[in-house]
Amino acid sequence: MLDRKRVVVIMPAYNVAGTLERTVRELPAQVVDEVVVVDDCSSDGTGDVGLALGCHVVRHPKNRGYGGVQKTGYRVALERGADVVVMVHGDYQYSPRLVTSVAALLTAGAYDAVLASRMLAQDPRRGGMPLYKFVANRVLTGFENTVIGARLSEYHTGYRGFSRHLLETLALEENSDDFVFDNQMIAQMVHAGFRIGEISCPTRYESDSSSMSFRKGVRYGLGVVGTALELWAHRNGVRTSARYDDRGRRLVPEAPIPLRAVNLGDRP
Ligand SMILES: Nc1nc2c(ncn2[C@@H]2O[C@H](COP(=O)(O)OP(=O)(O)O)[C@@H](O)[C@H]2O)c(=O)[nH]1
Ligand SMILES: [Mg+2]
Repeated sequence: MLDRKRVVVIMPAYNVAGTLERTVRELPAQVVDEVVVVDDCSSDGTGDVGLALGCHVVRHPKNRGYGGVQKTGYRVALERGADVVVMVHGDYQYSPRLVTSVAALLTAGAYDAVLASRMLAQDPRRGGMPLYKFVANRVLTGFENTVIGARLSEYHTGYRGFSRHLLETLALEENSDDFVFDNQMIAQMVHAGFRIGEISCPTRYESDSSSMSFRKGVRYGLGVVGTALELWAHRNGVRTSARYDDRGRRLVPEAPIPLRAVNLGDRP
């Protein structure tokens, strides 16, 4: 709990049995009420590690991809009564200790979304970010800021937190099950007028930090450009997209939300 708000961490987890324990143990226990591990049909026992650590583990019967994992994670977090949700990757790429900082900007009501940026106030290459990723990040970020009209230091961090209201409002089911989900979600947030804040966050790039090959990176980059152009087309009436309007499918929590009443019962 933070500011009497229930903080749920969702953890995308695909074959991260080797890093999951360290990631979960470094979460600030006094702030995080629950950890939802979404096991994307791992073959290395990731889900069992999560269970042994006391996490709420949901497992996909088939591998769906990083966007599909987020749809499941946010839906389950809403079902379990989250007031704010922070995504922490299970591969220990982002410091779990910063959940407190991300969540604090949300629980204080300052922002609806908080991105932990690797580009603010530091050089991510020191943490091992490969040069081509750094350059691609800068170029794509410049392009997106121009086309989308936001002022973010980067669009590509996987460390993010959101208010419940934002997760209930955006048409997240319209988004990709792949990596470009992250980008589509930012475009939706900007279009809907949600307030986006940033904190800075150190980077860690080691052999187990990313499955993003050069090839996949190119596909992702094209998806990012496509996302910005799609929003431009929607705004200018060239071609509307359900991603950005009332037709879009929202996340539908499957269960009632009993925890919410219990945990917020002491509110005035
Ligand atoms: N690569 C990959 N990662 C997945 C998948 N499903 C969930 N994930 C998780 O998504 C996160 C990001 O993936 P990663 O390969 O590290 O990409 P990065 O964003 O370049 O670091 C990790 O925590 C993975 O465990 C999947 O199908 N493929
Ligand atoms: Mg990673």
